[in-house]
Amino acid sequence: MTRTIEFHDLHPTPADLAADVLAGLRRRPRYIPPKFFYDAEGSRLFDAITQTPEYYPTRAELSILRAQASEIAARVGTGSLLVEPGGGSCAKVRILLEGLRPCAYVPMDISREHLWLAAEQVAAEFPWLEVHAACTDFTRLLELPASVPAGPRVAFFPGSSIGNFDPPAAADFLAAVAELVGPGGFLLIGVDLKKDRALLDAAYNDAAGITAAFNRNLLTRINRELGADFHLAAWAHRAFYDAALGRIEMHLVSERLQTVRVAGESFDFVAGETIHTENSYKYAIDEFRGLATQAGFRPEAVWTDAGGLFSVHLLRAAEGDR
Ligand code: AVI
Repeated sequence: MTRTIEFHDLHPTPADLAADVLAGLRRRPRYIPPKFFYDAEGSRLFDAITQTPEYYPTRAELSILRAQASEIAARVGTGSLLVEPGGGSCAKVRILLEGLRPCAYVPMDISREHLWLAAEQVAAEFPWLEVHAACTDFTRLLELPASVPAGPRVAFFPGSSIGNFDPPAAADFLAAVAELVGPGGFLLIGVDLKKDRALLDAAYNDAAGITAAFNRNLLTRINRELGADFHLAAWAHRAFYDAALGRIEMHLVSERLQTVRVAGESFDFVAGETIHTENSYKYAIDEFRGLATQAGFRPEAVWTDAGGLFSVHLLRAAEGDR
C-alpha cells in the first residue's frame, strides 16, 4: 500500500509574536494571547498537563469518544474529509479513524515540529489514511491545502479549545468552521462544562506545578524570541475560576516592582500587577448550543462522561438560511 502524507506550510508565522506581545504589554490590564504558549516546550508541557491527576478534561473527553465512537460513525458516515484545527498531537482522532474511515485527514497546527511528527505517526499507524498536515495559525484563517480530496466535510475540535476564545470570538470561529464544512457538514467538538469551583481551580493549579511551568514558559519564549529579560523567579502563576464570567483566568503575577525590556521597549510592573495569559470558558450544554446555533449550526447530539464533567457535541451546519 502506498502511504500518502503531505506537508503544507499555509500560514506558519504566528500572527506576529512581537507585535502582539508589545501591544498586549502596552495596554491595561496587560494581556498576551494564549496561542503563544505553544512553542515546542509549551506543547510538551501542555501534553504533560493532560496527564496530571487534576486536569480531568482530557480523560473525560477520551472516555466519551471511546464510548460513542460507533454512534458518532453511524451519525456522520464514512468517506468524509476530516479536518482538525489545532490537531497538533493527533491523539484523540485515533479513536475515530477506524469508524469514520475518512477520505483524508487534515490536522492543522501552528507548532510545526510537533505537527509533522504526530502526522507521521498517524500515517504510519493507519497506512490506508491519506494525511495532509497543514502548518497554520488556524485562529486567524481556516483554509485548506489546495490538494485535499473533495468530499463531505467533518471538523473535529476536541479539548475544549473553543473555551480559549471569548464568546464573540468563539461564535466567529464556529461560523468560520460552518463555512469550512459547508451546508450539511458536521462539527464534533469537545466543550468543558460548568462545575464546582474546587474542581476547576485544582485543574489549573496542579500540585506538580506543570500548569505553572506552562504559563511561565511564555516568558522564556519571549526572552528567547524577542530578546526580552523577564526574570522568571519574579513571576508567579495564578489561575482561578470566575463564576460570574464562567471562565478560568490564568495570569502571570509580578512579585515585585520591576522593569522588563522586550524588543527594545521598557515596561514597568508594580508588585502584584499581572499579565493575563488565558481565559478558559466553561459552558452548560444549552448555553453552548445557543452559541453554536447563532453561528449557523444545528445540534445533532451531545454526550457527557459518567462524572458529568465534560461534553462532546455533534453539530451540523445549517442547510438553509440562518
Ligand atoms: C488548550 N486549552 C483548552 C487548555 C484549557 O484547559 O484551557 C489550555 C490549558 N491551560 C491551562 N491548562 C490547560
